[in-house]
Amino acid sequence: MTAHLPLTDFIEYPQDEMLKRAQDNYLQVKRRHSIRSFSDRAVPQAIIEQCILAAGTAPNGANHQPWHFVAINSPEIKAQIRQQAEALEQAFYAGRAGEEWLDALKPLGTDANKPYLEHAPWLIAVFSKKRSEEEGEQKTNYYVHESVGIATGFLIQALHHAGLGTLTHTPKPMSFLSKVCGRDNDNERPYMLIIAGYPAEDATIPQHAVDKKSLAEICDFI
Ligand code: IYR
Repeated sequence: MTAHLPLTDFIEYPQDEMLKRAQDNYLQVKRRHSIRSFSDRAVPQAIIEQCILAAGTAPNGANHQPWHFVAINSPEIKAQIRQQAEALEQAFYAGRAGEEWLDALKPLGTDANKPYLEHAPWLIAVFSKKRSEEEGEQKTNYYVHESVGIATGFLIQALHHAGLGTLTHTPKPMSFLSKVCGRDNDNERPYMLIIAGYPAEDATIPQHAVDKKSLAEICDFI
């Protein structure tokens, strides 16, 4: 067992303050919406770095931290990603998705064109890792999907909290990202692509995006 440290950074709040904090947090996360129209205004790398550090604090299996992030600002690499993602999306929207899925996407108004992959200042490719290396030794990672999912959630929340617009993008198959990002190996798989930047002035969100299920619909207290 490694040494255990006292929990010195836990902060206890009075319960009325806890409630206020919980409400404030709900109001703040409720203002996060996926956007598909980004401005090309630059965003300093230092902001993205802090958000990725936040993602790296996510709870995960045996603290193996089974993730790797590639933050892409290079116009050439963004253009390659756009070109390859759009080719895949064309096949998806031309029928590979199937009728039911395409019907479900109608309210979003999405199509195969993904200009934001070039316009947004940052694309963050999230990779999951089957194994980690520590002191030259290969260790199996556990709960990889769950861990990387939580870290991606932390990342999205950190970007939103910093004041950036975001979009999750999962072109299928995503294997092209491995090559473009220089992570083409047997250990890592692309998990998700997060787009981050300022919303374009004319950015919109679909009407249904604000229709969230009620507490009674999503939770039982027993
Ligand atoms: N990846 C495609 C399709 C898509 C799928 C779902 I589920 C969405 O919630 C949104 C889009 C695209 O990006 O257009």
